[in-house]
Amino acid sequence: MSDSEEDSQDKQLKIVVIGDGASGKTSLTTRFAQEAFGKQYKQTIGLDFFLKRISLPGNLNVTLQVWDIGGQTLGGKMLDKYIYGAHGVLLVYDITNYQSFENLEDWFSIVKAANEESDVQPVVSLVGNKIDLEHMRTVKADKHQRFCQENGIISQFVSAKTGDSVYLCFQRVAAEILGVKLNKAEIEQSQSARPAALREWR
Ligand code: G3D
Ligand code: MG
Repeated sequence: MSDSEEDSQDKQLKIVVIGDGASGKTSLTTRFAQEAFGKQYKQTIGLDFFLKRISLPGNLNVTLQVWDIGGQTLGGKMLDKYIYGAHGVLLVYDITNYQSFENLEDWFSIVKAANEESDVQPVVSLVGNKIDLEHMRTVKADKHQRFCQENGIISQFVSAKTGDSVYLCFQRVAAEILGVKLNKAEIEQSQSARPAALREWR
């Protein structure tokens, strides 16, 4: 059986990565795509998403369709088309850039509006990126937590640069969408399952 035949038997989840320019969306999706467990990763040429198969507890495999919105900005015309029908949304900001955090209110509004007519209400996660730059942080962690609590969304911190918590970030969103619980051991495993070579960036 070819890879694509296997993939097509999996449930596919559409995950959209949005947020201000330079917050690290492309770095995050590229990092995730290149993780060692991503043997099934295939670049989908000519389209704006790639497919990657991940594993969840209970031998459950799921294929994520990851959309990086690229150069789309707030107010971009195609934005609601990208977001429509998403099962999961990563709201990415840069913890060293306060404006990127403030603008998430607007990004989040677009998500809610884009899916108003849809049956699917996406699982949303706030993703504070660049935690390798903790010493330059301008968005306090309690602000981040409050945003999550007020909006009932998942809280995550990652570094696309070091790879820290990147796989886990996507895995947690997929698990939430499918109603699968990740236990502590699994969370720790996916945090450390990255080969040393991949910890070096570029
Ligand atoms: P975007 O796709 O949201 O526009 P990019 O963002 O992925 O293009 O990243 C914007 C800049 O932030 C890039 O720097 C990239 O290297 C950097 N970056 C992304 N993620 C991280 C991270 O986790 N830590 C650090 N320290 N930098 C990160 P350049 O200089 O290439 O423009
Ligand atoms: Mg980009």
